Amino acid sequence: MTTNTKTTTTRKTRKKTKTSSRPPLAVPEPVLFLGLSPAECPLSRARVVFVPAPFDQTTSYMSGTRFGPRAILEASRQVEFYDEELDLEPFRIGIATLAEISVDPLDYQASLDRLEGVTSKLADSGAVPFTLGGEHSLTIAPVRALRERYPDLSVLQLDAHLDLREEYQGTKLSHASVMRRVRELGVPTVPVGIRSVAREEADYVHAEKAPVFLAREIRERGLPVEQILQSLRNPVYISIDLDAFDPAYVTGVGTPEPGGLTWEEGLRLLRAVCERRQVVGCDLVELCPIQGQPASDFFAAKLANKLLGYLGFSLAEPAAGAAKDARRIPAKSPRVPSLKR
Ligand SMILES: [Mn+2]
Repeated sequence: MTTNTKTTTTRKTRKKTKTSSRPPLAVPEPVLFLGLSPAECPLSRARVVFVPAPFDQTTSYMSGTRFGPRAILEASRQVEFYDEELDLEPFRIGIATLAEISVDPLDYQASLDRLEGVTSKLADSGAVPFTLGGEHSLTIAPVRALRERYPDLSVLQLDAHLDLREEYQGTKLSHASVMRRVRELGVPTVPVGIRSVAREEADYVHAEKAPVFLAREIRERGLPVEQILQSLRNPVYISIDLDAFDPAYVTGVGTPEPGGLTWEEGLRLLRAVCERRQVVGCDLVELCPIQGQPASDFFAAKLANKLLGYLGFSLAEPAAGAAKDARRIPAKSPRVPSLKR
C-alpha cells in the first residue's frame, strides 16, 4: 500500500516538471477552407461543405489540376473573413471541408462514383456540396447525385468551352464531353462565357436549340443577367470552369482562352442566380496552379468565398412577399431534414 502511494506521487511530480518544458509535438493539420480549425467548422453544423476532388485524368493541354484543390485551400488562408460587399463573414453560415476524394488513375469511373456517393450523403444531410476541382469531367458525379433528388435541376455553366463533344481523345468521360453527359441525364445546361466551339458542338447546339451565352456577345452588349436567369430552371447547380474568366485574371487553368469574363461580371451573375434561384450544389474546377504565381490560386479561393457569401441568399428562407422568383424546393425524398440554423 505504502509503496503504491509513493509511486503515484512520484509520477505526478515528474509529469508536471518535465513535460511543460518540452516543445509540443507537431502533428500535421488538415488544410481547411479559410484556414479554420476543425472546431470552428464542424461537419455537424455545416450548411455548405467543400469537397476537394483532385481529378486530373483527361486534361488535354496542361495537366496539373490534381493540385487545384490543395492550392485553393492553401490560398484561402489569405482570404479575408469579412466580405465588404455583403457586410458579413460568409463562413458563419456554417461550413466544413472534407478530406480529398481519392482518385484512382486506373479506375476513373470508380473515382467518380466515390464523389457521387459523397455528394449524395451531403445532400441527404441538407448541406450544399461545393466541389473543388480538379478537372471539369468531375461535374457529372455531383450532378447525377443531385438530379436524383431534384428532377427539375438545371446547370449554370461558366466556361470558355461548351464541353459538348460526344467524346474526346477516346473517352466519353473527358472534360470536353462533360456537359454532353449532363444533358443526356435530362439536365439542361446554360453555358456562359463561351468562346471556343468545335463544329460538332455548334451542330449539336443548333439541333438541340440549346442556349449559349457567348463571351463576344457579352463584351458587345453587356451581361444579359435576366436572359440567363430565364434559361435556368429551379433549382440550380453552378459549375464554374475557371477558364470562363479571362486569362488576365486566371492564368493557371488547363486550357486558357483569351477574351473571357471579368471578375465583376462573374460575381454579378453568381449573386443574381443565388438571389433568385435555389442553388443546391456547386463546383469550382480546372485550376492548374503555376508555381510561384499565386494569383490564380487566390482568385479561385476568393471566388469560392464570394460564392459562399451569395449562397446565403439561396439558403435563406425567402421573406414573406419578397420579389423572388424562386420557391424553396424540397428534395424529392429527403431522408434527413434540413440542418437547423
Ligand atoms: Mn469546361
